[in-house]
Amino acid sequence: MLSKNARLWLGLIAITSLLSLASSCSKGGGDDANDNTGPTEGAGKTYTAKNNEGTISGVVSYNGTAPENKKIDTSADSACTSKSPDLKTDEWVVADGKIANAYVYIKDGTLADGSKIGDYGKWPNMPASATLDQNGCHYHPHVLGVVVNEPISITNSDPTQHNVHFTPKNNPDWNQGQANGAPALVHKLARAEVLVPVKCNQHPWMKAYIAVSKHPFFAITEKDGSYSLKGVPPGKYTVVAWHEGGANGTEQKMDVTVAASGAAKADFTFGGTAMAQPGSWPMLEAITFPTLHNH
Ligand SMILES: [Cu+2]
Repeated sequence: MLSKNARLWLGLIAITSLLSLASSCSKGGGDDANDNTGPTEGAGKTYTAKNNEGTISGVVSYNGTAPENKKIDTSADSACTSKSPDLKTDEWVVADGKIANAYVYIKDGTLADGSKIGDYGKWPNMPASATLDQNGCHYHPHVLGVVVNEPISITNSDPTQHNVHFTPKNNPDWNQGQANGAPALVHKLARAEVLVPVKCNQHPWMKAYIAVSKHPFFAITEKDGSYSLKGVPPGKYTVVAWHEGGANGTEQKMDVTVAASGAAKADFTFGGTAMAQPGSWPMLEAITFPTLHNH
């Protein structure tokens, strides 16, 4: 029989465990842009390819006339002016109504076997490394997608000093000077985050965005607005297209079903009504094309 003291201790242990369970559960909630955030560092299940994966592809368009990019005054640093005499902002890269530099990704979803995409931490074909170059006092690329803990090599191709400054919400702030000719800096982001603004403390016009994902199902739209997500397990997903336009960026969501070996389509439109009333933009139905229709 347990003594009175032992029962008291057991009771205290039970209460403490319940409390810690409750606090860890409360972290999982919310429906913000960072739902795939979580303990990362390679945590989660490993997905093994089953040779029935499909694709999600589409085009991101602009409805109406996109805002014009403005000329940047680089006179504060003559090295910038001589290398980039005609530098412009690149918030909107729109040609023939198609948007480049939109970040399209699977935000969440359920695989055909009932598991959640966020349960997995390792996927086939995880990208191994990425580069953010400073060239002409301008970031290349302007929008970059990486997976958690992917080494990002930051290079300085300019004859001047830069000061790269990551300003994340879910990851630690990172602020590092880089003289001309200095070797590449390497930085990793351990938590998923859409998207981390990057700025240069030397040149206030320099801006880039880095999206950090737990999985490799993301893409940056090309000049023709196109993107493609490959190797997607059959399932039902919420696909989001994010664009930096607006105070904190703007996103469009769509529900997409990927059939076994299927090719699903998800097109998105920004601008016009979408910009004026981002909350009321209707959720468009994705059109899916099962493999049967492709042959
Ligand atoms: Cu700079």
